[in-house]
Amino acid sequence: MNAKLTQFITRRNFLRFGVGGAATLAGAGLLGKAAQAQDTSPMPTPSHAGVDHSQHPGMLVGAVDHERNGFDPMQMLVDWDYGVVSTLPNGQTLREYNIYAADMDIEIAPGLFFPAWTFNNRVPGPSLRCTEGDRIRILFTNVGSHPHTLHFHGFHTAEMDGTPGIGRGEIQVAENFTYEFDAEPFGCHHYHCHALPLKRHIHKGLYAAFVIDPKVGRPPAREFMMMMNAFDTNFDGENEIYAVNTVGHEFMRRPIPVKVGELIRIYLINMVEFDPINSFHLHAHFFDYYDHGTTLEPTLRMVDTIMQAQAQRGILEFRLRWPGKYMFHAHVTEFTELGWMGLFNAVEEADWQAALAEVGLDEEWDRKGTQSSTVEYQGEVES
Ligand SMILES: [Cu+2]
Repeated sequence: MNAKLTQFITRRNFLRFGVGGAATLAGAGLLGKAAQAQDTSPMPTPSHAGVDHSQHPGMLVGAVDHERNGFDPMQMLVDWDYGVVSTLPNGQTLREYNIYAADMDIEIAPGLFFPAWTFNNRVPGPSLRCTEGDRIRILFTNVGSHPHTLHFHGFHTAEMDGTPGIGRGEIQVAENFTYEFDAEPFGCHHYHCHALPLKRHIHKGLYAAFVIDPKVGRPPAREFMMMMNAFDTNFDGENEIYAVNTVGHEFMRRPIPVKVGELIRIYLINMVEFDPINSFHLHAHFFDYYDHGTTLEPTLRMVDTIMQAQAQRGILEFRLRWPGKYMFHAHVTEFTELGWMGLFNAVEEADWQAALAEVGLDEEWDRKGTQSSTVEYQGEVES
């Protein structure tokens, strides 16, 4: 057996016994009666209904306590930070944001905690959204334990680049700095800490989406922000948990409700460190892809799989034709088994409320997902 294979198997065992065992222990304390009934079973069944685990024997078992984390991957799909909006004397829209770096333990798989570095106590950090040409002003405060920066992908001066040794460079603990620039080009971007060693600072959780809407808007759609990320829980330079929006297999446990036939738009970003390539595959359908989101016309048409290297991102658009559950996942089998796999639950209008309720969502989630753009579309709407 070669070294890589041995390591691979070790990582499997870590999940099976490490995470499974922890979930059983944590579950006993947190879930009370239901969990105690499970104590006698070597492979406890989560209290969530709706997922038949016999079909997915490799799945992480149990559920993450989103309330304790303070964030929910399902809400992260639709929650955008538009900043505090005002108008400058020259008529330009000003958006002001507050971002702080802070250390925080987060639960990334049932019973598995990771000592994260966060922006605003969440991983990924707040998803900033604005319109092309807006003035962006971000007060960044470092209340963490290490020097950090904010490095945006977009046009800006060297002083605003958040790179060590350039301009203000690293922002030391208990210090702050205001980054300011105009939002361009429109597209699906991100920001992250650029302190050194870079891959450690990023992988600890210091990254987030930065979406700039084109002035002419995009056609109305149900929009989701999906951050592909991963965690090296034992600091050996390899990831043990892979996910979209931090929590492994969350969207297997809670399939994402969508409506049959509606336009779905995904802002997909890859911030996985240590593995050079990630990918996204959609089952039973094809999508259009806008590389970096910097064009109004797709850069790829009719594909069902795309790959993204580290920090690459893009926009996916598709419609699901028939009711049912459709998987989406990395087409790297190792990643899927370690958490990067989810489901869309496509339903007809009549079943919409039930589909929302099944995964703990309400009309507010529906509204946020369908009214997230900062501008109204100026073109023709396809029926
Ligand atoms: Cu940092």
